[in-house]
Amino acid sequence: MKDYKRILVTAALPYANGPVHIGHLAGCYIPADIYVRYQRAQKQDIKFVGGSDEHGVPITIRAMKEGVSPQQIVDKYHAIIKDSFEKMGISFDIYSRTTNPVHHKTAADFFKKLYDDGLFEEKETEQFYDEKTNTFLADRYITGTCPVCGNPNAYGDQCEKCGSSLSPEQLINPRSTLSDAVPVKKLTKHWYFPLQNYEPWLKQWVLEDHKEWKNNVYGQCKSWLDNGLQSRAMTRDSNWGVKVPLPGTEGKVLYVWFDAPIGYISATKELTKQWADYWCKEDTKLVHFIGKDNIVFHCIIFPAMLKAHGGFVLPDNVPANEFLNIEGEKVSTSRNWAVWVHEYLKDFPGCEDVLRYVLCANAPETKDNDFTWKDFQDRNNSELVSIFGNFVNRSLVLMHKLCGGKVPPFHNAIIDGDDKQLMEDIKAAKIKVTQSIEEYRFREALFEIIDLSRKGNQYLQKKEPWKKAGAENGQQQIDNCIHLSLQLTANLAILINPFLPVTARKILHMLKVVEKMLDWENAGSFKLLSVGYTLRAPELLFRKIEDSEIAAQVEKLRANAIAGSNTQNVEKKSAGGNVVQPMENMLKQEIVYDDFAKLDLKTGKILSAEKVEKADKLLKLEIDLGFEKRIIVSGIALHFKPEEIIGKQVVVVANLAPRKMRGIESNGMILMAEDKNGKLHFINTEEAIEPGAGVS
Ligand code: B3M
Ligand code: ZN
Repeated sequence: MKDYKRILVTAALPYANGPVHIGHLAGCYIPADIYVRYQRAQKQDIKFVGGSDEHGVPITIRAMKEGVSPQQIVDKYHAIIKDSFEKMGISFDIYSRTTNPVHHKTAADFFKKLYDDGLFEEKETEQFYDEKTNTFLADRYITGTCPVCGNPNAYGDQCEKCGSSLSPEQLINPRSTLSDAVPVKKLTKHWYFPLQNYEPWLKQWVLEDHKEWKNNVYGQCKSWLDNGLQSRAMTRDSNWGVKVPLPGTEGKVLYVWFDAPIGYISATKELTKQWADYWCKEDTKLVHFIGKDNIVFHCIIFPAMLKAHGGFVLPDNVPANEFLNIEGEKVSTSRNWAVWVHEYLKDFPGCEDVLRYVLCANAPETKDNDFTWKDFQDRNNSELVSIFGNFVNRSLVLMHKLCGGKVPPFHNAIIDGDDKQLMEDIKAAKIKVTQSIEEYRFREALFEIIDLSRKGNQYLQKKEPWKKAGAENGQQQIDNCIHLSLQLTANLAILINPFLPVTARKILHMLKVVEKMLDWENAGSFKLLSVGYTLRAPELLFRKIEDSEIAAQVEKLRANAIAGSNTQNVEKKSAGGNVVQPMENMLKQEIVYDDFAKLDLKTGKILSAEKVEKADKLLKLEIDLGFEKRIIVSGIALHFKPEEIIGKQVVVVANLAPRKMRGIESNGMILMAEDKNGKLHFINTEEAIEPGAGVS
């Protein structure tokens, strides 16, 4: 391991197009904050920078939906996000924003340097253009029918219904969301960053020099690098963003993923005059905390940009987390299937640490994980209240009862095996917690601390100081037990501090000690509280969470999800006058019998199935329709293995116009049922029906 003199921690810049939800917290802000608070306790020279990502299509789309300017959008959400972070104790040294002038200058200068060094390729390509509004259309601004599932409101980059990633060319009946016009192609010039030139270097730097990166991160990088890198446009046609710093480029801005990571540099500049120490000196340890969808940008594209520019340090680690699902379903901001942090703060005042605890205990560190309100309640009631809180409370209550409210002396002459074991356990816990945090395994560290408090409870239970009053050496035995329990309490405050800062400070208050005690070097000591010192009366660290509170949250989640669907429809309609997209729990628009009669539905049997190359979601099926056999390409590959569906009976839309997908002509569509979790099922009938039977 290298020797570092200073650490710079960044946490992904959330788009200021909506509030933050608990998935954001679990994905990167809580882990980053734990790491930073721990390093501060280790007295490292460390800076923690963050800010709002205020450019790009996510912002302009939101502005369009809300019918206000992009500036109004970012002003509104930046304030909400910043406030949520502050209240959750995410202790940024600076929380900036990419609309700040320092950032515009920093990003433009960065671009200019690469341009002057001749590192961009200039290319003219055809892009979709809306002739009614005279604007080039980003993929997200084009909607049309999904070629995979038939969703009439798929976006030019993705269908949110079936999850397929798309390009605008693949959409059937593409329309501009700005005016409903049919987009046309028009030539436009952009600057491309030839990532392939950095491929050999990246392969060495990531795949050889950073084998210690987390498996999920390393794996994603490897697959990108194995597939080969390509030039990427680093500019866009838009009026919202950092202007391209070249003459004659009116209406062009930097690509948001070019400017956003430079936001880390700009924020550091705003924070300190010594910013260059953190960015340019080799003995800096740079760590990016992010969610998994940002891995390629932080591990491949941004490092290549930094390398091309020269003079900057590269990340030492990028400990990205996977996703947190809610009650078994993927978070969806458009469906409003999310637990919003600003709402949690209102609903559970004073329970910030509880959320930090649950999100760390359940963090999606190695795979996607699930947040459920029931688990939230269980972890609070049976871990924080019954184990950790209970131990601290008992120690203080017993001290007031049995030792006159003062820290009792420790009598070395009667030290026994249990005392020694507890002292060993404390020291061992410190070592394990330290190592786990250093290696970004925060759940493991947290469990170790809870386990230590569990051992404290067992120790008290075994020693039963409340029964010792009349016994031989009774008071001495009581003294030793309470003395050690109080020292353990102080140790727990130090260890838990990075995770639950409010709780640590509540303990400090009861113990009447100063913040300085929380320095990490003090963990493992048994001299944290002096003999004879009077302590305050105990207060409960955590309260029980009632069933009714949990039921209310589950109800709210479901009710809001439905409301969210409705508003989404309204928004879409008012923004572009588009067809309203029906949501899961509503019926589609009424049709007349003739509409239905146009469909030719037939029974069919799957004769063979195989994966379509380079398309995760598609299966190529051969279907027997009785009167003929035909090929249908279907977006069901994520749900079924080819071999498990052979021989299945399906209903086929037999008169659907043929359509090419990945170069294969698909002749029709098979019908499946989709449950509320998005899982597909065959619609089975009891009896086998001959292929080719009409369905009506
Ligand atoms: N705003 C994407 C996101 O919020 C993007 C991160 C930028 S980090 C430099 O997930
Ligand atoms: Zn689709």
